[in-house]
Amino acid sequence: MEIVALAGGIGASKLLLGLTRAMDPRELTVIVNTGDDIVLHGLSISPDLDIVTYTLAGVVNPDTGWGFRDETFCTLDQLGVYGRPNWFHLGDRDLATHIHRTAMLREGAHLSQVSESIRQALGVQSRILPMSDEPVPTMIETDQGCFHFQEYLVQRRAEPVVRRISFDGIERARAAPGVLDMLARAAGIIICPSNPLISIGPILAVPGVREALRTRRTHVVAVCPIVGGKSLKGPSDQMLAQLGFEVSAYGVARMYQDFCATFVIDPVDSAQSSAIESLGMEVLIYPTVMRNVEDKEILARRIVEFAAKQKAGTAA
Ligand code: FO1
Repeated sequence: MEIVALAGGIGASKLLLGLTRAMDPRELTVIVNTGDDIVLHGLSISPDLDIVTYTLAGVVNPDTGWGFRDETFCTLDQLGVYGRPNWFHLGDRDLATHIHRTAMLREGAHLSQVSESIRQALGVQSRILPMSDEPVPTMIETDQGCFHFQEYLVQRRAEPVVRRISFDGIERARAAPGVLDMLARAAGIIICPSNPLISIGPILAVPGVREALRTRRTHVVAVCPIVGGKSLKGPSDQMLAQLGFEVSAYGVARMYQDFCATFVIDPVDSAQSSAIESLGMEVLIYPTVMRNVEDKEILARRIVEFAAKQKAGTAA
């Protein structure tokens, strides 16, 4: 049974790891946000693609959720000596990934080919697709100016107040090879518990993606990234509030209601289930805070079982 998951970085990777244990990992395709991608020191860096790949390869740093485990930072330290910006912590092994990516792109490869090369080299069995082969940087307009997403998140620690989010060049971007095909054909489509504005938002904004999801609405299951009014990971809650969205499971459900028929919320938010159902969505109440690998696998297994039931229901 083929499953597609739409994913950002760290929050999504927890569920993705669970999915690779709950199903045949070769039947999982992950469509990853590339709005976070940035060029630094002349190198093309794709943080969410790398976070997903390193997590599924079992080599991610478990303390941060990004970069390699047992990483060293000698190159970055030396770049600092030369006065180069070193606010974005690129480890020595991680730099090899960025050098490889940059070299392949310069040689004429597409980002999707680069991602395929990295996942094969690291032994990941699931397919990992960038949302688009074209760069579509997420720009954050704030009270202190307009910044690339990484400058806002990492360099400025998400302190500026967000006024507007845009994805540069999104109108001209095309979905990467395989993205629309997989959305049309997968038995189940999972929206991972990622930031709806800057992780899932860019994927939905790629021309054709939201429309493709709408036509498969009954097969789309989203896991809510807001639990008890707070983000599971990162600054989603504060960004939603600053942009005038309701910071709740119901608030996220409203953002997804046109393309998603099933919404997974944590038991702490169960009081919101009838409001979410009134949006025309089925609500599943499962623990969504994944503290260890067992939590990840249990949640993933429940979602896969639900998708299998939906598939059987459609076939009947
Ligand atoms: N996040 C940080 O908070 N600080 C960093 O210095 C940092 C470096 C970094 C390097 C490579 C990489 O793949 C990811 C990195 N991240 C870092 C994570 C990243 O900024 C974000 O978490 C994602 O873009 C959002 O999913």
